[in-house]
Amino acid sequence: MQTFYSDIHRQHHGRTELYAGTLVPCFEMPARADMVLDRVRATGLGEVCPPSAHGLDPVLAVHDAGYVAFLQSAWQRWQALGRDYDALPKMWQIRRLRQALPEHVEGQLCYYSMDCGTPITAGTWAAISAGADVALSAADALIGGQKGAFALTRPPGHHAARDYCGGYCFFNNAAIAAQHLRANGAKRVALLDVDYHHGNGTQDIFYQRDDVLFLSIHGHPRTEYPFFLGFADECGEGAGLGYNVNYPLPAGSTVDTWFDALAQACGRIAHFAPDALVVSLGVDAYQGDPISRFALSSDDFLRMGERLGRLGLPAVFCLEGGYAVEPIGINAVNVLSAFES
Ligand code: Q9C
Ligand code: ZN
Repeated sequence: MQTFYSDIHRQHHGRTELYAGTLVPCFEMPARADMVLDRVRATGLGEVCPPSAHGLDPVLAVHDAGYVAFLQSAWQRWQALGRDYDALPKMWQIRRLRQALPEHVEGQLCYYSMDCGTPITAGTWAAISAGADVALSAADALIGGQKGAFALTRPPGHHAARDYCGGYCFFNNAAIAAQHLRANGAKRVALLDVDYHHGNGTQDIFYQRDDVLFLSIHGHPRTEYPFFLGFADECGEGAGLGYNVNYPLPAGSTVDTWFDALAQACGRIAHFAPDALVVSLGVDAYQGDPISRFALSSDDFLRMGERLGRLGLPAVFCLEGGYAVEPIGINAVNVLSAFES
């Protein structure tokens, strides 16, 4: 299958994040994409293509205009205050505080963020705009009749909701791709999230809709990030009731437990009979991931791809998490090559 990729991802490079109380280098780093690209080339997965520019309309089809405008101007406004280190929020509208948008960039950063682990830097806007184009170009490949396409994106996207960033994510690339497929002939789209962390942003975007079925297999939020969403009783709302499916698994779950959940998810997808599948392809369910607690081996990612291939659906894969940098390419490309064969 074709891989869509842009070097511009490199311009988003946060310096540090808070981990166990200390500042450490960001887990979400440019080398992640380099490793995946190297593996795509080494395995001969297929052509590596630059994205084509789509403008902001397809981004605004899933994200709030105020949020997008904030992301576009945040770094300049931050820098105008004489600050040149990563822009990070440090407070939130917890219970009984007002929900109004502040005027100051510092307050707006807090208003539009879910956590303090998602730095805005000089190149963030360029990188996330290119990332959206990568996801949209992969969706275009499906619209053009391809059976599979890989959006090699970073930063990731699935924690980004309609109007907030978080979990290293700004634009929800997978949601943007799914919406683009809907706008171009697909009547129903299934969006399966296999990242270790619940795809709270994607759930938020499609929660009231019955045309995009969202399913997520993840570490149970009672102990795992993002803590405040991803429970099994979140089933959708209004027209979307029954079209949101969470499979929270206890941290430390076995590989068998994980594949049982995948089998259930595939059953739901088959029953929904979508025209296309979008996969939020985080590979942090890997046994060696530094911030996650599932146990998949590199071979298990082959098994994952094979199971997804058996759905017989055209699929766009968007890269999400995965922080064991050395094997990230093997794990991600294992899914893709097994899907195709
Ligand atoms: N400072 C994705 O995998 N963890 N995001 C914060 C470490 C946030 C993961 C704790 C994990 C977000 C796309
Ligand atoms: Zn993750």
